[in-house]
Amino acid sequence: MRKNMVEFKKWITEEIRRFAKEDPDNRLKLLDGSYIFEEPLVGFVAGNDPLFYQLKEVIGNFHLTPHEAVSKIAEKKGMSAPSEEELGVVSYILPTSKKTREENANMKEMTSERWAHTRLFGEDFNKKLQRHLVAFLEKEGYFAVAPQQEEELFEIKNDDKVGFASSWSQRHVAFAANLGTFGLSDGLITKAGKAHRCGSVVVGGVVLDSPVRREINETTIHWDCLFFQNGSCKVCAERCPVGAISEEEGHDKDKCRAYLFEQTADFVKENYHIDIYGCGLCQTAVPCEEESPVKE
Ligand code: B12
Ligand code: SF4
Ligand code: SF4
Repeated sequence: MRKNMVEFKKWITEEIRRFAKEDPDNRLKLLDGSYIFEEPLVGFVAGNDPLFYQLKEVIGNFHLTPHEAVSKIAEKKGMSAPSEEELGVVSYILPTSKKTREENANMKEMTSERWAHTRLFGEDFNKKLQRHLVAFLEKEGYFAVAPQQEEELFEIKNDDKVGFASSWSQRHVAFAANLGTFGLSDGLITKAGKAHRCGSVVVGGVVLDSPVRREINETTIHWDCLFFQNGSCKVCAERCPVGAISEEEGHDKDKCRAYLFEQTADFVKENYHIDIYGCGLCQTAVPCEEESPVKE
């Protein structure tokens, strides 16, 4: 029997938290075996929330709405797509463990070992969790799609207007689910801070309401960032080893990306013996690292 909205939210929140607690891949297996991520935050948003259409203007027409995502996969499977009214999105935040945050907070030029392992194996776990949720929901008769895990749906492009962007931005989805707001560095600041990775799944066959969000404007999309609140802080800009964050320009994706791909990858390979890039210095040793520094 289909669950009502309250039951659904409780059920899926418990499953996400259970999986993060019990799955062996949420562990730094090549290091000390400790957790990669702490207890997830979970949020929900209606699949027909007008914000998803607004994101087509903010990001670009290539950014999918939840209905576009399920429609394409339904077509591929020869099934009929769920209606837009019976569509919801589950978004979650995987907070990086305290030990990893502390280690990266001590770094000044390059990423720490645990952070690099989190980028590689933590993202593998994030993907696994999205695939698990799709299977878990399908088993109960729901139509479920994890847009980032579908090659027909997910692309990353260097867009003329917004620079590097994808067809399914996990941070914007989490923003829609009221899980956080954007900082000066572009990072999403949540109740568990900015040092996290995030993911989401679109679900057909359930009516989910949207959270009560503040009216969207330049201040509210950056609500949890001290710089946008009162012009203070800017610690993330001081932390960035290549000056990719500034008061005037915000986050320079090209500089950040060039540093990540051209400098950190070699360092990580030589020193930590895994094949990945990473940095996250702007997400650690900052006031928004593990909580929102803006109090109501
Ligand atoms: C492409 C990409 C990159 C690019 C570009 C990043 C970017 N800013 O978009 C590069 C290579 C630079 C990059 C770097 C990093 N990345 Co990256 N990346 C992605 C990826 C694959 C897609 C991002 C995307 O689609 N962006 C869309 C664009 C449009 O977003 P944006 O420009 O930031 O959006 C701004 C505007 O839209 C603005 N805005 C303006 N008007 C309006 C109006 C409204 C209504 C709203 C809502 C917003 C809004 O808000 C935003 C902030 O300013 C995501 C995974 C995913 N599928 O989401 C991971 C992701 C964003 N990366 C992540 C991480 C952790 C990193 C790194 C720390 C690398 C590392 N792991 O060591 C760095 C950090 C960079 C930074 N300062 O944020 C995490 C971020 C988690 C977090 N805490 O915020 C993600 C979500 C991966 C994940 N699954 O968790 N990344
Ligand atoms: S470090 Fe300060 S300025 Fe940077 S995102 Fe966090 S609160 Fe905003
Ligand atoms: S991830 Fe590193 S290079 Fe990119 S903005 Fe943050 S501190 Fe700068």
